[in-house]
Amino acid sequence: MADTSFLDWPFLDQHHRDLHTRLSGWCQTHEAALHHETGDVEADCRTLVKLLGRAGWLRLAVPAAFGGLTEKLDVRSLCLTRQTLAYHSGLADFAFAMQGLGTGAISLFATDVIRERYLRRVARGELIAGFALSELEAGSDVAAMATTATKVAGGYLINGEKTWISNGGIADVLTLFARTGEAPGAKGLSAFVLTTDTPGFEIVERIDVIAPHPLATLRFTNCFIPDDHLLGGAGDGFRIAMATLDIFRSTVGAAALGFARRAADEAMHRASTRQLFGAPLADLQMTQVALADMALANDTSQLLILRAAWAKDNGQPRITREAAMAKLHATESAQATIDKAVQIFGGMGVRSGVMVERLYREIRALRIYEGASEVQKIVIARAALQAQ
Ligand code: COS
Repeated sequence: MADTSFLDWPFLDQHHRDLHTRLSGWCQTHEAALHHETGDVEADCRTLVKLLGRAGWLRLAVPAAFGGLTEKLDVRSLCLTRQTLAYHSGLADFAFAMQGLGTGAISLFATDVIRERYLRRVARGELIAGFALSELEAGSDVAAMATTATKVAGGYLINGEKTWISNGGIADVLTLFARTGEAPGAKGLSAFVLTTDTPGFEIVERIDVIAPHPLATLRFTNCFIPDDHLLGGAGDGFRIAMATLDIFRSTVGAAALGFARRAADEAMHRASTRQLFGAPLADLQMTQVALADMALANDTSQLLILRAAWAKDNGQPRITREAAMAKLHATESAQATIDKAVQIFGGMGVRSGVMVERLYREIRALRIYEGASEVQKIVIARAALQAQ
């Protein structure tokens, strides 16, 4: 029986509890659809976006004025949604998360005209979104970005390559970051909205990874973006990227926790039913140590995630450090929890397709994307030094 006692914690309001109950029920009813795999991960992801859109869950990824369910992006709702979807399906979580991350900067910084043009259709699952920040030589070091945006009459011309772009091969609309050169480094970047039907846009490569998700390398050759598709002002790109990540990093932690809670539940069931040396595996104190470690790790992650999300939703002054702690702890401890679950399953734990084997592959990338664990430590350490 899944532990949902965190729903009574004071970080949450009644509408969050209701969301969790409704979404959990929906996931159970749609278990077969959530796990339907055709071998074509891009097609599967498109199908999941449509399914989530039709059911109304993608409305949590945009603000109410543009088809959403909450007045502004509600980080606790985003976290609970990702945690619940991840518990059932890594790809469904990914499909949901990318609609939010891919349009987060539009929700936060675009004009109403641009919001109106894209957000409603993203919330209905009619448009697929992506977040084009990373480059081969600019992953953790965002300020090293080389893709350029050159000012021309009426807009900008984009030239360069982005890689590791989630939904890269299927996105209709991208939040794209490029160097406009107002100043060196972080101060010379800008954020744009680019539609992938723009001439000069090219999918260079589909990237296969250990847990299949649609990732791609993209090339931009003289792609024209009109002036009204610049987000914020020229030179605001780094700040916009960080503000978007301040929201979505906690949700990565929540997805990791969804995987970890599923692993703990699977391990609990296995330990209670598997007979070893004439008794259930759970009778062995070594097993109990692992189960205790999992329960402790999951609750500490849950606390850090809800604290970070609550802080952001309630306009607390310090949120970046909180989001970094939530992502760092939840992803690192989820990896350890899932590894323990695999161990409890023994040989069955590494058999292809078994839930804990899938989770073992799913979790690894979360310690890397949207700021690797080492980046989160830099963020936390800088906040500690500043507070002196
Ligand atoms: N919100 C608003 N502004 C922020 C900010 C935030 N969360 N974080 C930093 N800034 C501002 C800083 O205040 C600074 O402005 P001032 O010079 O006016 O003070 C400016 O942005 C540059 O910040 P900083 O000097 O910290 O930049 P660094 O180049 O040292 O980079 C890290 C800092 C490493 C934290 C950043 O590059 C990062 O988060 N990297 C990981 C990126 C990532 O997540 N990649 C994955 C992409 S999505 S899969």
